[in-house]
Amino acid sequence: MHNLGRTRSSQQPNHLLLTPDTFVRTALPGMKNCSAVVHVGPALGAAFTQYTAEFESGGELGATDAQRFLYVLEGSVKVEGEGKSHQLAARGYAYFPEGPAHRVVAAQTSRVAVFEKSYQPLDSVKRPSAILSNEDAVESHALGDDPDLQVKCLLPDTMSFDFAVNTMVYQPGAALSMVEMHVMEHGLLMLEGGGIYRLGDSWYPVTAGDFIWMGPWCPQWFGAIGKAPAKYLIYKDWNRHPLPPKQR
Ligand code: UGY
Ligand code: MN
Repeated sequence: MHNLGRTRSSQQPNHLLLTPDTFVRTALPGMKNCSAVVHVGPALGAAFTQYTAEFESGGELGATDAQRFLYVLEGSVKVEGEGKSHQLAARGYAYFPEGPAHRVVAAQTSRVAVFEKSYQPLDSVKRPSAILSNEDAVESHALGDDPDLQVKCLLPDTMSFDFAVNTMVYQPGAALSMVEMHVMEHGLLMLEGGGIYRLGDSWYPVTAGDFIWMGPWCPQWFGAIGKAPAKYLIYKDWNRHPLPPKQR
């Protein structure tokens, strides 16, 4: 049935909800047999870019000048960089620092969440090196004192990294214990389950496949609804002073 122009997607000054019915595919420079659903980027005021890369078998990402983080949603990709080569299956992830070239080639039809951000170096702090891993190898911890809300930090907790990518799993009925309002922005992909996301002064039903961007200080709260856990992948800028280096 025709949806007569209705969608759950919504663009607001400090947040964006994109549901799969509104995704538009595009090619980014250097991509081969691969297309991108660009979810957010500097055009909207974000300091990073997030997209979902959809690969045909043998498809490849283009190069980037920025740091890049990949999380495999479906299928498997071969990643090569800094002398390492590795096959990443679902829940596998990779971090590539700015500088050294790397390649990402799909071993089969695959979907990968991609984050790219220009690196903000810190004096006397070592720049990060490449990481290849799998979410299954990462220990989770409870957020606050709620065992029903488990977080996995996919990148090491050191000042070298200027962003974080985490997964968060909510048991049915679990919720953030507070409405968060913070300087960091978020890029979020719902991976499993669903619930209600408060963004600004609106409450949205959300489900697996949806993307959310939250700008700095966007009021945010989530409660999981349904009989299965809700899980999302979430980016945030991290470990840096709010003033950009030249203004300090
Ligand atoms: O890390 C976070 O700020 C996270 N708790 N935010 C969120 O889930 N919206
Ligand atoms: Mn938050």
